[in-house]
Amino acid sequence: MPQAHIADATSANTAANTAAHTTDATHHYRICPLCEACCGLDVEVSSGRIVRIKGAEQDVFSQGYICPKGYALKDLHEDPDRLRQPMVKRNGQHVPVSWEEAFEEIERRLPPLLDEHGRDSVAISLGNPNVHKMGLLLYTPRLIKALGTKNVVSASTLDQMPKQLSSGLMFGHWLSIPVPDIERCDFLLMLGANPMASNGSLWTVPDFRGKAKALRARGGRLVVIDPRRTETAEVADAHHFIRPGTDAQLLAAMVHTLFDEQLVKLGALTDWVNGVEEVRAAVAPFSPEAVAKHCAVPAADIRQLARDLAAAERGCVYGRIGTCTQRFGTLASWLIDVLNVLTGHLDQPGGAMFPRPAAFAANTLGAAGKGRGVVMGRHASRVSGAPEVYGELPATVLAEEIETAGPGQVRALITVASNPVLSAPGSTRLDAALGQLDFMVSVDIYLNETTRHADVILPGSSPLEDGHYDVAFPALSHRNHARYSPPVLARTHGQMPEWQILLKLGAIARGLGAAADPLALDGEHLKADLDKLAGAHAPALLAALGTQAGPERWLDLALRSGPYGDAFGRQPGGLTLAKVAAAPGGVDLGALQPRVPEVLRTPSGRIELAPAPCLADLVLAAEAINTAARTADHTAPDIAKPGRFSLIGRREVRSNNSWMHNLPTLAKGPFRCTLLMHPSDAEKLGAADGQVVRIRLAGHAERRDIEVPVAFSEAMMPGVVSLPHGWGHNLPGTQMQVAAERPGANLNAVLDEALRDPLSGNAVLSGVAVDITVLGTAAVA
Ligand SMILES: Nc1nc2c(c(=O)[nH]1)N[C@H]1C(S)=C(S)[C@@H](COP(=O)(O)OP(=O)(O)OC[C@H]3O[C@@H](n4cnc5c(=O)[nH]c(N)nc54)[C@H](O)[C@@H]3O)O[C@H]1N2
Ligand SMILES: Nc1nc2c(c(=O)[nH]1)N[C@H]1C(S)=C(S)[C@@H](COP(=O)(O)OP(=O)(O)OC[C@H]3O[C@@H](n4cnc5c(=O)[nH]c(N)nc54)[C@H](O)[C@@H]3O)O[C@H]1N2
Ligand code: SF4
Ligand SMILES: [Mo]
Repeated sequence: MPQAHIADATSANTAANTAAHTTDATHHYRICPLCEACCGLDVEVSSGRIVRIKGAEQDVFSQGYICPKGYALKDLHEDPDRLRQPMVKRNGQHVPVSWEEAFEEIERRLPPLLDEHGRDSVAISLGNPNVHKMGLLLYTPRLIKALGTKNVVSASTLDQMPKQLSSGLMFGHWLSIPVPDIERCDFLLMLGANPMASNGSLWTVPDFRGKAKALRARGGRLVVIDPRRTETAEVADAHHFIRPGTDAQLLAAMVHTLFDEQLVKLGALTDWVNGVEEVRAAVAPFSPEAVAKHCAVPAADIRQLARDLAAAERGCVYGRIGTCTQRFGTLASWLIDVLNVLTGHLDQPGGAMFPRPAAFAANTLGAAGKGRGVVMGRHASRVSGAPEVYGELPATVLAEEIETAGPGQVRALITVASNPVLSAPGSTRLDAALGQLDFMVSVDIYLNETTRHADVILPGSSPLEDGHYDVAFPALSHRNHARYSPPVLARTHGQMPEWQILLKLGAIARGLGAAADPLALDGEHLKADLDKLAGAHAPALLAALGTQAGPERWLDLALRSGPYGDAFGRQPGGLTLAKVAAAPGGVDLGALQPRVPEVLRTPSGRIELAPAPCLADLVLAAEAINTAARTADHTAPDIAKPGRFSLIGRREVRSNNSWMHNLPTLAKGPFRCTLLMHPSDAEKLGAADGQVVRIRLAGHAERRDIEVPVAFSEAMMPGVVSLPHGWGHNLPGTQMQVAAERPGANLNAVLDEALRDPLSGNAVLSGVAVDITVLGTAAVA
């Protein structure tokens, strides 16, 4: 790619040494890889050093917006703890080695395990940053294929798998997820999401605050349903508390109300929906009056929410992680879109719409309007029989698959940008299990809580050293766009691009050896794919794509053969990578347009409103209304018991899951790993503001407790407490100096890995019952 854009990083050291202030500043456009808002940034570089980062005004999509995390890219790039050289564990200590040595070590140890114990003896764990780097996202499927293992886990089953499953069942593809068309919406109902802190998720919407403000300024309404009166609730017109984990019942009652009060209106979708009558029958038990106590939302409020949604000219329901990480996560995700369909808001301007990405979107490929749909359960996990969903097993089966002897036992692990020791529930157990592995490789940028177990760590590059195109997020964007940013700085320390690391690992797993040439492998893969795609035309396409291996060549192929592409000359003026890269701030592809039926990939060619797995689980959700109070189910806490609470999570602007606590810009300021509790609860408990308490999983004695300071908050629903995840940076053998100064405690050490949504395999991370006791310790600052 445009090498001329790459600032010379060798002069970086010189500049650092002389600290000279030169006037050779250059401005570089970079898409921020730190969260799903995908803002365009303007990175000012002088003498190879980053001088300043601001929002890129010319960005056609984010238009200059930036949040405090965006500035932290500088800290990330300069972080002395960020690994630049491979590490191998020798006598329990990580020591830097050359790339050759690192790959030789892997070749020495991985293939013999595969030969002796079979392909499933290696597991792979993929973490969140994979989706923010095209070199990772485009090449991990190659690595998975080369490994040939069924033991594939990722952050998806700690996050959005329920939404992917419900979307797959309804619309025919795992990635056909409708998003709020916020710029034209006038009634937005939001559950279990806090975009004011998270900047949006499964919804790429830079500057949510500004867009919410504009919505209200034009007379629209924003209503939030959340057990905490969040920062988003603060900027909304109305907020309703809900008892954690009961969204499915609440949403079912709203659907019930639509039928009960004759508010169903399919509108433009009339000819494209199957299963309306089945849904009517299935929600019969869920009258608002029947669920009100269970959800802790008055029946009158539930009815009014349904009426407001139905009455809105341009309305939309949106739910996010709070609605996914619960026992009935798939149901809640499904019912959100059932509401959108039954009120005529799905696929309509101002409603829940399907983006049309310029590249890589499965729902723009193949025959329009019909497909194979999705299947799950093609295999199951060995120990607890959890079904495969979208090619993955639940992240929470990893520990038991490592611990349990027998054929197929996991003996080796590859992690790619994944920190499950902090991010997966039951983390103390998982931490111990990782210590038992015969071999572990991590592709990561830190020596952290997870990678400290790795025998070999292969460092990923700084995002500023990679070119970037968002492979996934245009499919979730509130507006269509295509943007590419070239590398800002050159690689240093002989560092290898991550796509090449993944190809090398795959080559070793396939028995091709550590010396295999990733560039040649990439060429072979491309040729094979083109032969399949274009047959006799393949050689001409290959020639048109150029000779430089890597993600950019795949991107050019995807853009040119995509819905706005130049079709290799057959659509003159259409998109190519060169064209996208040359456009300052990217190419705007306009507001979202209705896509039904063309977007559908269901076998029927219609929206399946009543998928059988959802109807079956809905019966259990109805039973839960009556039994919850009596069972010892962790997700249905008996909050009448003194000291028992329902525990939920939260996100904060200056933090990002588990790995940005080492960046000084973000780490400074008030301590964030605090337990929010309503003052009336604290009073009953006898806890003072700032006092340390012990949180323990209800009914458990050992290895399930942490100690954290309480912070009083009137915003909490009584009986519910909130703690962020991703903390607990006090484990030995890590190298994250800033994070270790204020380590916090790991929420996932308390949470229970056995709690899952059985349909999607997603972990239950919210509404878990805990017992809290006050410790004698004095308050901490
Ligand atoms: N209790 C509770 N647990 C949760 C959640 C919750 O809400 N509550 N949220 C869940 C969610 S939504 C998610 S997505 C997961 C996230 O959990 P993970 O997927 O484990 O992701 P992170 O915690 O972000 O850790 C990212 C890892 O990638 C590494 N990394 C960062 N940048 C790069 C890079 O450029 N290249 C490479 N190779 N490595 C890199 C970091 O060092 C770190 O090891 O956590 C989940 N866990
Ligand atoms: N600053 C920052 N931004 C991030 C991240 C981060 O760690 N920090 N992580 C990124 C990632 S990986 C993701 S997946 C996204 C997530 O993006 P969001 O889904 O917006 O995440 P949260 O801010 O955790 O909001 C979840 C909300 O659900 C509420 N909640 C909890 N339980 C329930 C429940 O049972 N019902 C209802 N209705 N609400 C409930 C919580 O109180 C919380 O307000 O954020 C991304 N952006
Ligand atoms: S909102 Fe997200 S994408 Fe935008 S600057 Fe902040 S971290 Fe980066
Ligand atoms: Mo996530």
